[in-house]
Amino acid sequence: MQNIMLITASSPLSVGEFFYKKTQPQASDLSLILDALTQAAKLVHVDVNRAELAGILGAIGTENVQGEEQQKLDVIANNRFIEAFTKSGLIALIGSEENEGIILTGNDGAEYVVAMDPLDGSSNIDVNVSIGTIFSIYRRKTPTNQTPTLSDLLQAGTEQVAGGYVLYGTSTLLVLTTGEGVQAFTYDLKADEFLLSNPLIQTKAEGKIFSCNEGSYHDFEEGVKNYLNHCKTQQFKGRYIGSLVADFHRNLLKGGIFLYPATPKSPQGKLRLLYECNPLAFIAEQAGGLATDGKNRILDIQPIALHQRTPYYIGSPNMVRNVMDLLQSK
Ligand code: P6P
Repeated sequence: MQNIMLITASSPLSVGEFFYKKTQPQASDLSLILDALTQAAKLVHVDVNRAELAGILGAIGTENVQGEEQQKLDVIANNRFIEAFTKSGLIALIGSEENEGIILTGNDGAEYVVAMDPLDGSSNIDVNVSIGTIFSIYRRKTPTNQTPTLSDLLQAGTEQVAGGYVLYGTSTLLVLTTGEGVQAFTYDLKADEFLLSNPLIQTKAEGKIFSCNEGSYHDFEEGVKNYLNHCKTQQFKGRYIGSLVADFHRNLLKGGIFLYPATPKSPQGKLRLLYECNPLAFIAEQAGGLATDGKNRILDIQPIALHQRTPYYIGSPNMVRNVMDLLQSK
């Protein structure tokens, strides 16, 4: 009987395995926190995919602190991530888009805090368009023998220990960075695990996609208008899903720029610095891209409030530099 040697590719690593193998001192804590995150993400994956059947689509009739209509799934996802981070015992404090104030987990001795948008793109939930969870993990600044405070979250994006998102799309992906490149993990339903599917995502220096809600074109400053007109002269493709995570992810892989400028009605733009802009900016830079408010590097901005907003330009570096030049030369 001929000996047949089975050559099986070693099975892809799970999130916990991938990060536990790292030498960083906090690797084990971080891998356990990411494990908690993925447990919640698996539950939200099911919630999102069976929402219509479970009668959990639609609004609940209340507004969040942003004045936005809260969707049932916003609240469900928020509770799932709060519960998972709390049960991990490793997160002392959470800041969430869905909660006006900070959330104390009771783990006062824990060393980490999280800022999150539990379900971003909620306006798309009911029409079956991709949505996402966005998160930032920081080491706390206050001593672990004290109750954590808001100051533990008001850290510049450069202080992030990890930043990432879960994209509930044609597949459910976890994309994140801990400062050593950008990794992607795909949720494998059979294995019931997020498995490493891309060990190092790099974006393109230049792309041909621009993402912007041009419904506000007439309110944009001249530099933005000039850049959008440049994109059209170059016959770039306009692609705008209305879910930040989906628009960002497409541009990350294909090259492109996402713009959410300030307008007179929203002088700080719409997107939130702590739990939307910083995590994606961390990923963009680790993948070779850039993220700015039009003048400053997003990751350098010192936050002063949990829900503060910022104008946002993120993606391929040459494209971001181009819009910055046009904004400066008005
Ligand atoms: P607009 C979704 O509500 C969100 O926060 C982001 O996901 C998205 O990029 C943006 O708002 C869309 O805003 O004003 O274009 O509808």
